[in-house]
Amino acid sequence: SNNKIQVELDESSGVAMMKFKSPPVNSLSLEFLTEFSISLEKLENNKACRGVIITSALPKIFSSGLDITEMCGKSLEHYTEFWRAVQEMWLRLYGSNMVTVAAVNGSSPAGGCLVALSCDYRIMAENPKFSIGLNEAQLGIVAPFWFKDTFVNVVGHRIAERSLQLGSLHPAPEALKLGLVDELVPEEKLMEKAAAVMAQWLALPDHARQLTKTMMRKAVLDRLVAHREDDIKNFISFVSKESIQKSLRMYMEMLKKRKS
Ligand code: CO8
Repeated sequence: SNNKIQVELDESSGVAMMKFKSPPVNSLSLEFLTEFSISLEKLENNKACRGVIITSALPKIFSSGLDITEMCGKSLEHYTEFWRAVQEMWLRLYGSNMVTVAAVNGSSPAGGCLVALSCDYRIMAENPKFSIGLNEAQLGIVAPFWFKDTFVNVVGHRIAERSLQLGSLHPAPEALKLGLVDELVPEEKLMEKAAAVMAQWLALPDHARQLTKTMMRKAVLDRLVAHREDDIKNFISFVSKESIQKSLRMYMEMLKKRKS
């Protein structure tokens, strides 16, 4: 089905609004990731589109990250297809020529955080109940090197090192202090602010901005492109381990039990 992500392009401003709408938590399933990549590709190839604002149509959650059920008890073929889709999404988003602004209107753990980190600018709703971070270590798994690279490029090595080892989920005010997000605004002002930031970035000539973006991001993008098949093999061998499967199952059970 083609309806997990709403995309609306405003031809007059050249800005597309992309809203994640995959209840209950916008988890990044194979289907979601495929739709996400196709949507990005379509906008990228549309000359009328210069920027995209990414947000969630669900209350309180931006994205819960990779769909854990895609990594539990599936075949090696499935893991391969899933991981290729995760890579594809990131290569398209991190490498996009468009201006990308994340309007983070809810919690954004792990893969959700990666989506926000891959944009050019992050605005978060100033609600301390919303948190963001690469919490993989808390699940007993390890963030892939390109998640780490993306994180380091935003917050620097020391903050990334501590946050990754602890698997920290940072409440919005702390995320701002660490530079993990660029600014906080009251939730009702989030879209207005995102549009204003977008207009500021779009005021520059595209070619100069795009070449500058490429200069800043190319090394990290090239590293995954060069090691893509190894990265898939690594994911498969990691996720196939019984100890990792057990950690993921326990984490899913914890999520269910936590519900009252
Ligand atoms: N994948 C699959 N299902 C999920 C996920 C997820 N990531 N997150 C939540 N769900 C499910 C819950 O199990 C629950 O299911 P059910 O209704 O059947 O019980 C349903 O979605 C609703 O979840 P909650 O009741 O928890 O909803 P809340 O509004 O209370 O909380 C949160 C929302 C904050 C998003 C919370 O669900 C949460 O913290 N989720 C886990 C987020 C997380 O830790 N994600 C990490 C995923 S791993 C990843 O993205 C990178 C992995 C890199 C790979 C490394 C190599 C192995």
